[in-house]
Amino acid sequence: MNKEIFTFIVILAALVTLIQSATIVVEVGSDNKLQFFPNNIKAVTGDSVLFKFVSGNHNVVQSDKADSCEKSNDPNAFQSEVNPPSKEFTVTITQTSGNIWFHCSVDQHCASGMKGAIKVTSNQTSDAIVMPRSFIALSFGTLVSSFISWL
Ligand SMILES: [Cu+2]
Repeated sequence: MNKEIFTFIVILAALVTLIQSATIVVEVGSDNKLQFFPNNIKAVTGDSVLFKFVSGNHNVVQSDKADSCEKSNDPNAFQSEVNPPSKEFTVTITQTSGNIWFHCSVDQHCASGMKGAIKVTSNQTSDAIVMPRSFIALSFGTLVSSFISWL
């Protein structure tokens, strides 16, 4: 096995791991309560926030401020269906900093506290990641090892 090829593959693996984005899961209506869980999350550009509808009739609507129960004025603001058939709604983080706020606009849920925030940073991720980067690195590492033994 050529040493240069090996080095190249290792560097490639590191780069792919670095740019791999994460999926952060937020449960909508967790524990049968009027809540998002977790409701305070961190994400980086390129991450996806996956809202999973686990109980009740709820939706996810983007707001402009932390305590707002009104839909954002941004024409591109997101808004899910109420209890979508797929039970899932994904928001992809495109901004590089700042906060994204969201709430449930069904009945008085928001006023009862059903709201949350996504803090967007450039180098940190949430604790609630479905597929952590280390797992992706491991999978890719296994793939590379198989490739090397095949050579
Ligand atoms: Cu709700």
